[in-house]
Amino acid sequence: MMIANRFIPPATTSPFRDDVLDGLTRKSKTLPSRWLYDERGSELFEAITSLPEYYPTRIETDILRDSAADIGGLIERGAALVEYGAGASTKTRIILDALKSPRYYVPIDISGEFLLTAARRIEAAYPALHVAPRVADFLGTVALPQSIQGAPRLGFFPGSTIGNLTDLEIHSFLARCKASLGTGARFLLGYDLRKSPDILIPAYDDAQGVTAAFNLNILARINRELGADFDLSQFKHLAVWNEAQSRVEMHLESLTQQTVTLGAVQIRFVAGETIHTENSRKFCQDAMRRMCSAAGWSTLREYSDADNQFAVVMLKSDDLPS
Ligand code: AVI
Repeated sequence: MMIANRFIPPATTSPFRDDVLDGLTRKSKTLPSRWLYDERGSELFEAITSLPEYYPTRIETDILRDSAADIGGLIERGAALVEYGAGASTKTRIILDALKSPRYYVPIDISGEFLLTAARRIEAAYPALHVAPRVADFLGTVALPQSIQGAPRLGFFPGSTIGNLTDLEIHSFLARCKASLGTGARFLLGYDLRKSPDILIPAYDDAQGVTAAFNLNILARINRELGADFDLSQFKHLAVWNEAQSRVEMHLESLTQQTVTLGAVQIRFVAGETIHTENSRKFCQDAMRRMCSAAGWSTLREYSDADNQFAVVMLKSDDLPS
């Protein structure tokens, strides 16, 4: 017997497709920045981190090196390091080397292949360490291995990725980390500080055009994965400093009036219209302290470079008295 009005989802539905259609049919067009990171996007981002203009990676790495002894002194022996996002392992190694006989390393990343390669490298370099990668979106709920609850726990979120999140996302991420890391946990967080647009704009619009390629790659991904017909030569990468929101915005500007087809949907652009693809927020230390505190973390230490370009904070979970 046929069941009338039964809902049959279209075969082509996917979170990527849903986000793209939602973002590109709005009055102000947007695309969520997480979709910038397909394989090519991740390679391009890796290349960005060693550009002369892109200061955050270099400065944060220096801060971690300079503060390693102090960081190590704040964490008890036999700790579990839980890293949110598995990046290039340089910063991870600085922290593992600073800790006294670390026992566990739990890297969490949405990209399984990337995560497992990074995890294997760490495993080979630290034979005494139990490496337990978790393939997951760290903005969602992540089940940590039960075994680490018996060890001192240190969350690690470097790279100023926190600056790509909204206030609400930051709050729920930090609150969730506190709940899952548990009583007595510590958390090491790297974030970018406010500074002159003369430094910020070149960092997000470099002379070699790597950031432009990174931004435009999202259109190539939409073409490849969703069968759209974006002409990449008709869009231009823009990096804009938004003073009121204290953020660098990445946009893709349509160079002409044009229509792009995505399946049955036609997306119209007027010349000069943009697709907003990423926010990279720059914080002042007071504001970050308040956000962390609102999510149940108090600030134990603040580390920075001599020019106050970037900050790393060591947080302590505010545990309720039992
Ligand atoms: C991943 N994230 C912290 C980078 C940033 O600086 O916001 C992404 C990026 N976008 C352009 N350049 C780098």
